[in-house]
This record gives sequence, C-alpha cells and structure tokens, in this order.
Amino acid sequence: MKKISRFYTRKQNKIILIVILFLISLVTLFSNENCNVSFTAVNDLDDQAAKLDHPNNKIKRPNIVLIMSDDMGYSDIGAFGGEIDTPALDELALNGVRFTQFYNTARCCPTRASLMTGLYPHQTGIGHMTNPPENKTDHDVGLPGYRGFLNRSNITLAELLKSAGYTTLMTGKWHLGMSQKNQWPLQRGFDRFYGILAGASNFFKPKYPRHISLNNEEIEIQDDEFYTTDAFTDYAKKFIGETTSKEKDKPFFLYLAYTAPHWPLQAPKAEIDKYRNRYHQGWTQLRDERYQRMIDLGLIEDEWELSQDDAIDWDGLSEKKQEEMALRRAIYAAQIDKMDQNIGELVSYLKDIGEFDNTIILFLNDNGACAEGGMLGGGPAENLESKEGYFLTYGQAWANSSNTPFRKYKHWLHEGGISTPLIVHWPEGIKSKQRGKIINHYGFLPDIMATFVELANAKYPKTYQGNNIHSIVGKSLMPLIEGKNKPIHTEPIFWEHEGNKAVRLGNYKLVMDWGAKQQKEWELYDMQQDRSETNNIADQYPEKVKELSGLWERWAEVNYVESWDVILKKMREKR
Ligand SMILES: [Ca+2]
Repeated sequence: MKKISRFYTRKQNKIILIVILFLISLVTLFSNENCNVSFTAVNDLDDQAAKLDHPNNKIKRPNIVLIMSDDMGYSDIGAFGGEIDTPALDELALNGVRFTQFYNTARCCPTRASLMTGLYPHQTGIGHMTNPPENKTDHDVGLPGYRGFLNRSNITLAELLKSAGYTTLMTGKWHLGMSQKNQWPLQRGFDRFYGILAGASNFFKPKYPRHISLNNEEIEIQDDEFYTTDAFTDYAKKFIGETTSKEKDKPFFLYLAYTAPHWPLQAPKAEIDKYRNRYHQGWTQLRDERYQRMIDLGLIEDEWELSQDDAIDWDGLSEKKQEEMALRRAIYAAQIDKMDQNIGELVSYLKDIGEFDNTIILFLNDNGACAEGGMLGGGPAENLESKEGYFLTYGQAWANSSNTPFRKYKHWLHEGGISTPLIVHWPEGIKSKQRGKIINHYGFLPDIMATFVELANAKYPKTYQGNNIHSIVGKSLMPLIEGKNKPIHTEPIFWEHEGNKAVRLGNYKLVMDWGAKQQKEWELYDMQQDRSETNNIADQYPEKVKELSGLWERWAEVNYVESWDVILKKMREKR
C-alpha cells in the first residue's frame, strides 16, 4: 500500500481498497458456490474425486463385501432349506436378514453386467453372453445390446465406490469382457484383481485362456494343492490386509465372485467324503424333504405347491448309475461346503483385524441351478474325483431338486431360473430386533448399485469419464434391511434372456418361454398365492396379461432388446 500511496491521493487509495475488498469477497463467494455445485449436482465423478475435502471422507462409512456364488440352486444352503453344511452362511443369515424374493437375470454374464452397473443387461452391451476367450467376437452381433463386453454407457460399482473414496478389490470370476485389456477389472474401477477373466475354468489347474490373472498379468499355477475357491479367499484376505494396514480409516469394497458350484464338478477329497453317502435316496425324496423344511423355516408358504417333478425315476436307474449320480451330487455339495468354509475364514479374518462390525456383507447367487449336460449330467464319469476335465455336470434331475420348490433352471425366467438367496449382514447397521428376519418384498440386481450409493454417501453421476451414462434403475434395499414393511418397487421390473421374457409388478408375474418352432403363450401367476408357478391364470385375467405384456414391449423397445430370432440368425451368419 505504501508504493500505491506514492502515486495516488488518499481518496483514490480508499476507492482502490474498497474495490480490492469487493473483488476478494466476490472470489470467495464464487469459490463457495463452486463447492456447492460440485457436491450437489455432480456431473462427472472424476471432478468429485479430485476434491481433497470431499465430504465423504469425513463420514464413517461401512466396508462393503459382496460375495456371489455361481450356478447354485435356490435352496442349497442351510439358511434356505438345504441339507448342505453351510454354517458360515447360516450364521450370517441368523444375525442378518434374508431376502426370499431377490432376483438375478438367469445367466452368468447378464447377471454380472446388471450387478456391476445397476442397469438392465442389454443397456450394458451384454444382453446375452460375454465373448469367450476362444472366439473374441463370438457374441458381438454388432447391435448395442449384444456386444459381448461391458460398454461405457455405465459406471461400475467399483468406479463409483472408488470415486467416493473406497479402496476397490476383486477376487474371483469377472466374465464381463476379456478380449481387450480396457475391458478388464483394473480398467473398470478395481484397484486390485486376482481371479479369472473367463466364465469358468478347471478348479485345480486353471490354464490359459481360462487362466488366473493377478491385476493385469497372467500368472501360472504350479501348486499341486491349488483350488480356486481357496485361492480367491486367500487373495481377498491379502488385499484387505494390505489396504487396512496402510490406510486404516479408508473403507474398502471387496467383490468376491466364487466360481463354485459352477461346473466342472471338482472338489477336494475331504469334502467329497462328507457327502459320499448322503444322496443315495435320489432326487425326488431330496426335493420332498427340502420342500417341507422350507415351509417349517418360514421361507415359503405351504399353499405354494411343490412344482411338478421334472426328473426321471431314480429307482429306474441301475445301481451303478445311481452310484455315479450320487457321486456327482456329492461333489456338487462339496463345492458349496468348501465355499462356505472359505466364507467362514473371511469372516474370522475380518473379526481378527477389527473390521467385522462395520462391514456390510451381502451374499447372493448369479442364476438358478444348472441343468446343462442333460437329465443325468454331462462329461465323462471317469473324470469324477480327478483333477482333469472342464465340462462335468450333475444334470437336470439334481438341478430340479436344487431349485426346490421352483420350476426351471439357469437360462429360464420362471422362478427356478431367476431366484437367488440374498443374505445381508451388518452388525453396526442392522438393529438387533431385525436380526434373523425374513424379508418377502422383492428386489433385483440393480438395487445393489442403489444400495451402495446410499451406503457410500456417493452421488450417481450423469456422465462418467466423459461418457453419458444411463440413469440408475434400482432402488436402495436399505429401507427393507432397516425393517420397513413396504415394497420398494411400485414400478414393473423386467427380464429377457434368449427370447424368454418376464415382467413382475406387485403380486403378478407374466412369463413366456421362447419357442424355436412357434411362438409360445404368456403365462400369468399370482406370486402371493403361487410362487412355484403351478397355476397359470392368464385365461382368467386377459386384461392383466394385456397390461403387463404391453409394459414389457415398451421396456424392450427402449432397452436395446432385440428379437431372439434376429440374434440367432446373426450369430449363425458369423459362424
Ligand atoms: Ca452362473
């Protein structure tokens, strides 16, 4: 000011001072406004993450552990009526909540696409399947809903949570695109990845191109004791240990996607031995026992009939064939048992490092039990109990019992294809009076994104990395988890997979199988009275059929769903 006063009069100095003060206050005002804008109307999360004083960093938010199994039946685990020993999951269910009507999308890839983005699968480019490693464009038919890899019109759970200040970890099965590096987990928001990029692998000896990767590198497995389920858990613990020891207050997100009990049927001998003599009674008796247990546990209504048996007669099989089928089932059960032991190990680890109480754990499965391989399973019986083979299954007859009491399997949109157990456990977030509760309101995969947005106190953006992204589809599950007895979905939810179609609105579900030779008919079910879909009421309520089918057509039109005949033709032309 001294210098200035040499050249200006006292009056001029005063004016300059006022102007400077005015400018300072103007700058302050604008910078505050900019702050407010960036926190209340975020358009691109890159901007949000760049703010060092991000408000999320000051709030104690839970760690999030999302565990998914692969190709498991609705009623396989103990907490959902199964006879398989699953004490770790049962414990999480008893001290958490169980959703009895949670829906996936009937198949590995579209489920992962929907789960990871909170959108309908066709919106993400994976309306059908992901391109397999053996043929890098096999499922890319050039239509936006069917590209075979996760497109960029979305933000993944990992990208969203990372932007909101989480460390993001993944172990297990990706299956959302592998032909180009920009489709891999580290390029879609994960800080660390250990697992398989492909959809399935040998459990003991995974090899290229169905190999194990660590971050962006392929690694060779030479350990004779290697078993994927164990390795996925070991790396999950390792990753958590690394992040919590370095940044104690930074929350983490772990996506642990087991490949169990997807084929090939492969499990360690000790676990197979546990079940070796448990399944000689056959599938029909197993199904009847489960059905009664599910009623007793309050998981299903006794007015829901057990759906019609969809298996051949067990007693009609030779003794040798019965032995083989009991062994196939024993290995399948062993795969689930081993997964549960691993979940128990992860829980113990979280307790040991003091992170268990403020970690929300969710467990679900990606599609209904798998009937691939025919009625009595596929793959050579001589490969059972070896470390060899890739395609080795337990077949439709056993899958029918795994999905008790529902109809159909993986691929289909009847309840046996799309119903998954969902367990949510969170000591600090679920009140003691809620613990052990069974929640019957329905939800579906996109709700997971909406739930995580709420848990992380994050914002779901309109654009991400410069791309416009689709609006959020799901609703947060938190009101139901907290005990509110009110449906979260008042709007219809939809499915399409391989030409099979379905829509659910309130108690009604409309579903149609794709027919290769002729168009099939819509079936209508009242899910409150008949969730096992045994009584088709379409003829009694033609207006309801018209209303729901109209909603489905409009949904399909704006969500990149193409006629399955067109997709089949395009795939045939490519091959
Ligand atoms: Ca699957």
